[in-house]
Amino acid sequence: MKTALITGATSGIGKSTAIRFAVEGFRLILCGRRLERLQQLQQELAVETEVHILNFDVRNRQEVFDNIESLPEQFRQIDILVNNAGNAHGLDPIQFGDMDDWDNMLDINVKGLLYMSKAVIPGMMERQSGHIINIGSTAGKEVYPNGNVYCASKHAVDAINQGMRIDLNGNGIRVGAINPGLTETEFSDVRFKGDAAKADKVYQGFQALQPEDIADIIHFTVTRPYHVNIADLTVMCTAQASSTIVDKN
Ligand code: NDP
Ligand code: 8X3
Repeated sequence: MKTALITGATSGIGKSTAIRFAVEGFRLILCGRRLERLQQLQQELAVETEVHILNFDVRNRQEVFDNIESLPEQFRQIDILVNNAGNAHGLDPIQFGDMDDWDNMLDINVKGLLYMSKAVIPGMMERQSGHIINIGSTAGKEVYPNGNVYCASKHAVDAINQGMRIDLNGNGIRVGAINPGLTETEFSDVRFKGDAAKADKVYQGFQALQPEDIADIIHFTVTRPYHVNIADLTVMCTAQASSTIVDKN
């Protein structure tokens, strides 16, 4: 039985991946800041598989390492790390950008991903085996108006994904990025700070990707034969051609 650690498992893509992995028989370590949601999901998935929850903020370096250190014996061998935790905060022209938003995006999407990887990679190195999935974005492939720092954070994920693959080459560790386009999750609620009307509008007038679609692709990626590594995969809904071109009715 493989063990998968998923960051940002309390909602959206991470939660859907947890559900899919549970059904497919992976042992799970689920992470996030909202403890009640983690406990609820653990309870729901317990009928399918063994679930351990870790409640911490990926921005906190010490918490990241203490939580990985705290894993019980049967969860210590992490075969799959899904670096998914992240969000956009704000959508403002750079000259009006909020610096707390900038800090959040860089600290969570970039540094959090690095801390998690730094904590998990040593075990993979010891075993000369593992699979790291970095959740990037179409925003990591192109920059769109007012996306500035969020796009920068996802371009950084793209670079880190490439760097990890290069540096870990020869150690039996697969590294790849999945880069979703518009996906209907709590992403826009967070970006627009709880303004539901603004958030809903993002996904109106076309069929956006659903988190289950991305979970399906993540599951496909981790179940390829060992010699196959999906290095970088961008996925958009059919209505989307680029970050700014979406066929809305
Ligand atoms: P959601 O807002 O639904 O989920 C984000 C998850 O990240 C939550 O589980 C949240 O958990 C967790 N998270 C956020 N901040 C922290 C933190 N500081 N410490 C620990 N966990 C944190 O959004 P999505 O599912 O859409 O986003 C998942 C990933 O997919 C992100 O990296 C996002 O950038 C990326 N993505 C999303 C797209 C979209 O259109 N939705 C498209 C392309 C990429 P909690 O708040 O409980 O800590
Ligand atoms: C999320 C997709 O287009 O809102 O990364 O940046 S987008």
